Amino acid sequence: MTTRAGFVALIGEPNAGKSTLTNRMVGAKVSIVTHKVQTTRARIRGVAIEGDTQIVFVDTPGLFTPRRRLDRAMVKAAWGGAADADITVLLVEAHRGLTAGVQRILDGLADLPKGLRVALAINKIDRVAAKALLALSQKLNDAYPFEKTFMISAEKGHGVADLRAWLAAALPEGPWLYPEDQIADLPLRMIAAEMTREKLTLRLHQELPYQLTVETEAWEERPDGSARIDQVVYVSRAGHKGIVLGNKGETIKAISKAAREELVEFLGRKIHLFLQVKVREKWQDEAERYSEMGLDFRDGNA
Ligand SMILES: Nc1nc2c(ncn2[C@@H]2O[C@H](COP(=O)(O)OP(=O)(O)O)[C@@H](O)[C@H]2O)c(=O)[nH]1
Ligand SMILES: [Mg+2]
Repeated sequence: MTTRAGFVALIGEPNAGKSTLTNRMVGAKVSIVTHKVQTTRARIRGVAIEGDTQIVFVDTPGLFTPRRRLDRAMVKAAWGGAADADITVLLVEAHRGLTAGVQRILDGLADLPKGLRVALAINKIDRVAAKALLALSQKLNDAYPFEKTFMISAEKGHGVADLRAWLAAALPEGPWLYPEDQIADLPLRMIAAEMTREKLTLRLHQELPYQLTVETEAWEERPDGSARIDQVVYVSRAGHKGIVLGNKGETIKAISKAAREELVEFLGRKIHLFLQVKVREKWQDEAERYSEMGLDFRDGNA
């Protein structure tokens, strides 16, 4: 039997639906999704199987004009994902079209190694009328020579099977890259931290989600089959700590409950989750915080 395997990087503006598509392709939630921009911070690999092919999807942070060190490290990680992949898929939101941000990404694609294979996926087609799609597809293909164009809804699933089948056939022959039953290559402690960060992002307003990070400090297996997970939420200001905790601690309690429920579902066993909020003004300047997130601190150098 000949097998195929390779990496497919998903790139696009923040909120284009990269993580939603990754999860749909994998058939499980390996990457967190929210309605807010810049939810994904590092490259997350999710593994899908299509016939004899193992497709490793590389979900990346959004591509945007970075301002902070953390932003620069995220954008660098996203471009690195594309440069290392066999095929790159650019996701563009159907209702937003060829924005200035998308144009900047198209310009950036030209700087990648020659011979890179790039396909276009116009996502969120559930949000526009079908007749608008052809014109948009034409416009984008005039702007960049995509190898192939797909119209999809990552959320509803339209067109996703076609995209997956095409990717599988386009990947090179070779042995599978991960064991058959592996769906993600993030360490569990990091997945657990991401789940908590998702709940924080959903619950907290405005800038706050961008000003915090979550780390799993301890993971203790218990004889009864359950696990105790201790996590720290780092915030950059004392005022933020109060907001995260909430009145009588009710905000952090609700976040902890939601994160724990998701962990139980993901891990299939009883979980005891303990969250602690710490003020760390300079966490965005600490190399260790970046490695915990799966980012390279030096990538943030201006
Ligand atoms: N209507 C619609 N919404 C989508 C679709 N795909 C993703 N979304 C939503 O777009 C938002 C951003 O999705 P996400 O996957 O986090 O985008 P990312 O930043 O590119 O990873 C979330 O609220 C998703 O539910 C889609 O096909 N249709
Ligand atoms: Mg994402």
